[in-house]
Amino acid sequence: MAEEGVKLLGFWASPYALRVHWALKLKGVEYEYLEEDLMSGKKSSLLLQSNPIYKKIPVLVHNGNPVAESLVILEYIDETWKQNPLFPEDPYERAQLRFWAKFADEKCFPAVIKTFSSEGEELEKNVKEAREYLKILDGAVGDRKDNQIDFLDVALAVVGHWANITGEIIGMKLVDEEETPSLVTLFEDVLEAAPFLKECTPEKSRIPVELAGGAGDKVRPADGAGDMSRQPRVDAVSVEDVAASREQPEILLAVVELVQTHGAF
Ligand SMILES: N[C@@H](CCC(=O)N[C@@H](CS)C(=O)NCC(=O)O)C(=O)O
Repeated sequence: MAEEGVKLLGFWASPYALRVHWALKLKGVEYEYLEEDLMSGKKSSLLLQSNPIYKKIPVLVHNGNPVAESLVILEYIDETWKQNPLFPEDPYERAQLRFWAKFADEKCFPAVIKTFSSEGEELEKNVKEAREYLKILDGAVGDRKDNQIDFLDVALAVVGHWANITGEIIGMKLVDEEETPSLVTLFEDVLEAAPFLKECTPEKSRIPVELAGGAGDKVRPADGAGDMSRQPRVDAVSVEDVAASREQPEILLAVVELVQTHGAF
């Protein structure tokens, strides 16, 4: 039974929405998930009313009160449901976690996304920049010794994961064991430590393939909306196939178009 009045508006492939799914699951809070069909460009009236400023998912609606922006939502969740705290007690340590999450969203994610829409020398420059930011971020992940999954793990795991996926699509690594050893495994480490999070986590192979399929065909109806386990739209195409998308420009272009339209995956 979902706790009364806890709703999450999301999009299955969104790294920002995944943060919120994970935080709610880690707290053991039951919630109703409402899928927005971002591929169709039609946003629900609940989304437009709940986040009129940015009109973006994720939005958490708690007892009718909307909270937007994934990092703000994580803090709201931690303050509302006290069990399994996501933040340490110490204010200075808390400030450090917030600092790195902000750095990830303001510097690292945009740098990763920028690599999609470039070619040749520009691409190499953008990859170098993304790797530099990610290396700095990796230091922040690696320095921590606490085993409990916290705010920073939830905030940063998706950054490493999407950097991994992006690297496979563009054919150049953004994270690797040598330069970013913590970030490259953080996502899998969290899932290993809390396997129940898998139930709300999309298969890695679904992400580039389905987004490419959806972006190339915007009129496709929202089949299975609200059901995060629906079948991939493109069968038998793996991440490796998508990585070869430099030879299949239509897939790469579709992903680029999607990233440019939505400013994210
Ligand atoms: N800073 C926001 C970013 C959210 C975001 O970019 N959401 C994307 C999906 S991943 C979105 O809703 N895009 C729809 C649009 O831009 O129209 C957060 O942390 O929640």
